Amino acid sequence: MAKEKRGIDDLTLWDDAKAMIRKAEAEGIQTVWDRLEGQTPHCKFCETGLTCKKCVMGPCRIKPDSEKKAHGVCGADADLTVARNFGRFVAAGAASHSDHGRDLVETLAAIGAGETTDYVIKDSDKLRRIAGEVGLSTDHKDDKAIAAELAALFTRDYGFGSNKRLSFAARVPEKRRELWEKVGIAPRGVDWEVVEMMHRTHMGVDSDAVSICLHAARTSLSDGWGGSMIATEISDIVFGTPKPGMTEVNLGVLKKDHVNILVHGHSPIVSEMLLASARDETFIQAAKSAGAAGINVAGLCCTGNELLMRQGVPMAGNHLMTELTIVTGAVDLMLVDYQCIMPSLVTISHCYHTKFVSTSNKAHFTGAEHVEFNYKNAREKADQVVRMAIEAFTERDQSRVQIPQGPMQMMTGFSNEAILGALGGTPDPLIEAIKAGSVRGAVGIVGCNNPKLKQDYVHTNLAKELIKRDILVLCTGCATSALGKAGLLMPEAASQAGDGLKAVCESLGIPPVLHVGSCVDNARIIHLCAVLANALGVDIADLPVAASAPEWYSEKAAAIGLYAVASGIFTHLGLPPHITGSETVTNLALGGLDDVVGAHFIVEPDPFKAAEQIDARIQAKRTGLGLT
Ligand code: MSK
Repeated sequence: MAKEKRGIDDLTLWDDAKAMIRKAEAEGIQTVWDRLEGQTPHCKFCETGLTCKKCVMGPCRIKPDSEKKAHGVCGADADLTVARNFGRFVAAGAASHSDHGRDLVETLAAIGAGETTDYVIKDSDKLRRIAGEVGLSTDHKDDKAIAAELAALFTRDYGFGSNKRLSFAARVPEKRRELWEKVGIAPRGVDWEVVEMMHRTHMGVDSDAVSICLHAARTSLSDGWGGSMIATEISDIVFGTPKPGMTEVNLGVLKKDHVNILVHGHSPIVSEMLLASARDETFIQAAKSAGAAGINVAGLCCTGNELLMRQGVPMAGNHLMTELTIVTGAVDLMLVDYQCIMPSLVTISHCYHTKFVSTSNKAHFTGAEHVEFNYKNAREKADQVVRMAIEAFTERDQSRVQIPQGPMQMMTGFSNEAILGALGGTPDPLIEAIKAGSVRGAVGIVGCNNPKLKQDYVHTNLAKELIKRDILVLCTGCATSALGKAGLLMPEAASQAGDGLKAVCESLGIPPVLHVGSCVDNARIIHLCAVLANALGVDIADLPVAASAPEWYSEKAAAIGLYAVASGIFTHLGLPPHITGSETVTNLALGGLDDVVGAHFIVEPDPFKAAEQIDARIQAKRTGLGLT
């Protein structure tokens, strides 16, 4: 029997989204929800991880209970097939974050070599602190010399010529490092682990499901403590370490009388330069001459989070809002770098006057205009793009513009430096609050939207349930827009928290949900866990903390979830990955990993049930530490 079509109230929590879904329907524009309906029901073999197309003896579809089809042509069974697919899935996620990090390393090296004037060191103190932390001497050296040495060190972290240990492994509590060594999952090099995963999962190499899954954990760790952490720390050094500040969120951040430019993707390298050009008085005057009141830059997804954290640039929306922003008819230009950019955006932009501009040689989009940015030409290219946006504004049909509502206010910018700064420079007050029970624990709510779930419903209800239970929430990525739109990123939201958390937030003037950045900035969360564990002399797995990716969709989110678990953090997912065709792999994920790395996954689409399970885990960890 065909499944009933979902009503608009089942698609999204938000009025701004509903208004634009209706407008898209009226204007004959297909959105992500329409395409999901077209693709449903999904292939059960693919959904459960039981297809293999990694060689030309196949493709194979494994039917575990069939006499003839229980094995692929090579002899792989369900467990091996699922593990191979999952291993490559995680490797793609780790590669994506880490290749983003590589662009930052290249930029830092160019600053060090004097090959760019467009990018500079904005946070010299952090440059010197990080250099010292990874063992470089900074005495009598200028910033450029230190930048060059640090970039060279991080370059070695990517390869296999290093000492087989990532620079930031020094941050990991000793007990955890010893465990990784014992289990054989200590990450050696960022590219090394990804390449080895591709090798292991070639036909005829690693043919044991558990062994492949353990290497998936190692690969994810090279992302979390390698590529992502490097990306975060260099971004702070080059663009400034975030500090708390106020900004706005939802489609109301678009302005009918302004040139509207949206930045989408992940890398601050492009979006920071675009912002510098858009703030240039010459272009503001040019926009006014074209009949606009000014130039308005707003963000989407994680490049939006990068600008939000450091520059207070407003956020138009998360993953499922990206198409709907163009449907407002108010977007003059969308500038993209890479990751999470639906190819459909080009098609939708062609239904309006919107220019869609790609910038990276590794992310071309058929039908887009391509303006390639690099560290030598970035400002010149950003100027060119702003001129294109002003020209597009003159072609805008104002009768098609619909901006559904006013924006919500939110507080953002909680880097670890800012969090520790608010605590007086040490984690001790937070540790005391945890010991006293006023903050019972902390949970990172991270990740995407997935059109299979009602947009932002799980994010917001889970966060509300956790803060009620005196559990501090940290958020990154697309969860940020959800929780911002729900008003949870405002200090006033402390009134929705339990008495203990409420008192802590009110005394510090902070919200009960702290925005700590983009997807790569999940590295800030594991670093903060390491700081707390080191201060207490325990392992990360002993802390009353958890992670959650309630509405995840991407390979990157799988890598994040796995590095959280492999770092000792209990992790909730709103949907399972494509592994349920293997009992061995599923049981390992949902329990067996606890015996190996001290943490495991749970899968629960209901935010209220998920909150119960997370709370129970946090209470168990508190008891383990001798706390009530
Ligand atoms: S953008 S990976 S949808 S968080 Fe980082 Fe959002 Fe998920 Fe992409």
